Amino acid sequence: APRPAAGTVLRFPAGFRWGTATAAYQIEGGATEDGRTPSIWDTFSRTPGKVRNGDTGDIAADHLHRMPEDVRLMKELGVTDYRFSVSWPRVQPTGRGPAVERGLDFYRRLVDELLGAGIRPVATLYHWDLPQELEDAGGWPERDTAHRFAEYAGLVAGALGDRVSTWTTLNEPWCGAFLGYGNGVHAPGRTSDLAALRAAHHFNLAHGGATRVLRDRLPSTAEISLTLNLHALRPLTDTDADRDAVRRIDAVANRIFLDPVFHGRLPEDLVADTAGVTDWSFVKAGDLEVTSTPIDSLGINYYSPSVVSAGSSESPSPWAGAEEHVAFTPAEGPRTAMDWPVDADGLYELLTRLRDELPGLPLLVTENGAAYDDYADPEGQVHDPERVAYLDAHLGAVHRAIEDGVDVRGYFLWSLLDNFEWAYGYSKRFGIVHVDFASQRRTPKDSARWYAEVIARGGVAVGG
Ligand code: GBH
Repeated sequence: APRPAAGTVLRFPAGFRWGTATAAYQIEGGATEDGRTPSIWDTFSRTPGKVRNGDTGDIAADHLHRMPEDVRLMKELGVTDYRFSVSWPRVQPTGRGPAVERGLDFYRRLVDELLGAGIRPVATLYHWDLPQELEDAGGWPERDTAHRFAEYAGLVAGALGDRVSTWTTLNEPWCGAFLGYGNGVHAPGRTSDLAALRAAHHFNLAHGGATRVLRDRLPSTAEISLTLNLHALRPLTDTDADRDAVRRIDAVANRIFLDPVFHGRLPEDLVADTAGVTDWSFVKAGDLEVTSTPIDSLGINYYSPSVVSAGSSESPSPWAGAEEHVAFTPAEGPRTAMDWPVDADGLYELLTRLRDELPGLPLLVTENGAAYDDYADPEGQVHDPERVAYLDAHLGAVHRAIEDGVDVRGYFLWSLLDNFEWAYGYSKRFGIVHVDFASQRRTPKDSARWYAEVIARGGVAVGG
């Protein structure tokens, strides 16, 4: 199709949800307050050599104490929705037993503040901060952790269920399983293909079990969702060998979650590919009925695509053995400060794939954004033109997908604030609001003003 003329507004459907997203460990701080005990990320970040510069989330963006100010910032942006996560060890320190009311109170106040500002809360129950005690008992490779999660979901639903209408069980179980237990780049830092595959299954089981509990405890109008970081994959060349490399990674990164959750089955090719690692006997009778408990929408987090070919790559890897058969080619073109390629077509490709494979399922882009080194001018204004260009291109891709019949209901920009970027600590900034981590001063960047304009006009303007 010809590109619309400059000035044309690519308008999004009425009721489109314009949001920002954060995660508890990345912004809250207050690591030992109100009875909160360590999560695997506290342990991992305090282990020398695991996180850049030895950074931890002990204070982070101090959101625990500055929450009203952060909600005010969002109100000024005009967002309709805010996606946050609940810290499991703040609510249920050992991962077992009753909830700590003081921990839940923070989220009660957050939800009140949001509703008062006219912003819809979207609660994620797990964004990687497993109570350390549950890891000590074996963590996600153990089945019991899935049961513990479903119980914890019930505690949070009991406290917030009357006022939070959209719920996400897990954020990116792929990262939790394969970066946490496969290549060890994330907490808890274990390196075992078997542990990673077991963790992936138990994440699916946790998701399904929690969905059943939520369905039971929440009003019938509640929306229950799951967020996946689906990998947009392209073969390096249009050959059978490279297409087979795509198939292998698609199985261990995408279909390992999509098939159990939406089709109640394991991918057959994955079971065959991983025969040297496991016979999958940790999948018990009835599990796939639990994992496929119906949900109302799917959240997609997208940053960049991957180009794969027949070959081999480094180990330990997050690919459960597939790295023996697959090479990754760095894409050409511009990169973000994470060194991730800027490629909005990958988002369009993912969204249209889901339209075709899961017809009728509403989708949310629950994360999209970019890290760049922004700079302040003498007046203290923070300029981030590359981030604006990145966001503009990706919203364009979402718009194109909607025009092509994909049911995308909302877009959550990652992230509201500069924050603790996991293994990169504070060295990478994803916020549209700059945070000075010494003074905790917030300064909206140019991208924040740009996003406010997009929301106000209900779309992106071609050519600026
Ligand atoms: C998200 O994860 C997180 O949900 C969020 O907390 C985080 O701050 C944000 O993105 C920015 O990082 O491993 O070869 O597939 C991002 C998931 C996984 C995307 C690793 C990039 C690298 C390529 N990321 N992936 S590969």
